[in-house]
Amino acid sequence: MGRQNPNIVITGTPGVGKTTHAEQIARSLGFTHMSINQIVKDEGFHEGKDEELGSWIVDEDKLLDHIEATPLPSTGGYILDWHACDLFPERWIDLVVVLRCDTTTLYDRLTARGYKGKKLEENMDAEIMQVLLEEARESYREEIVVELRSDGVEDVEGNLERVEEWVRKWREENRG
Ligand code: DAT
Repeated sequence: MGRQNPNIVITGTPGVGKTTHAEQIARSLGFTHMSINQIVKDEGFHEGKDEELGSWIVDEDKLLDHIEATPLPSTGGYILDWHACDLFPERWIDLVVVLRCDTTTLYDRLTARGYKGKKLEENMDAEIMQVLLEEARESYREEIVVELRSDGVEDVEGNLERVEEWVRKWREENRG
């Protein structure tokens, strides 16, 4: 055991800014951005798409085997970006960032992405009901789950600084 770097999950409703945050955090820390959606799609770890929600019906066993075969569990330094988080075993994860967004802003982002009808509605409801935050709190220790705002660009900068500071502390506490 003894990871050199922490693994960080970035989660939240589609459109809150997971990709934006994951890319910037990975770049500034030299971590690996692991987009779960991309892996599921590229490797075919799914049984098609849930058309209503527009999300993949994921083959979780294959996905977890794939992640387990990467250096993620042993050396760390990964940013996992996905609209769900309860799947990853607790022992792999050091920090869970749940991004939140103002509903009007989210509505604009999702409609700009072409979401409409039931798909738009379900995702708006998920943000309002804070589904991902609850999921994170149920799946991981309270002290590793943080909720951060992602309404504007200044939030991204502030969040980046916060995560960098947290990683510095983690290294101090966890490196021999
Ligand atoms: P996600 O990966 O959660 O689906 P994204 O990173 O692709 O979200 O962002 C969706 C859109 O919203 C994209 O055009 C970038 C923009 N966006 C996200 N977070 C933002 C923020 N905090 N400030 C300004 N724009 C943001």
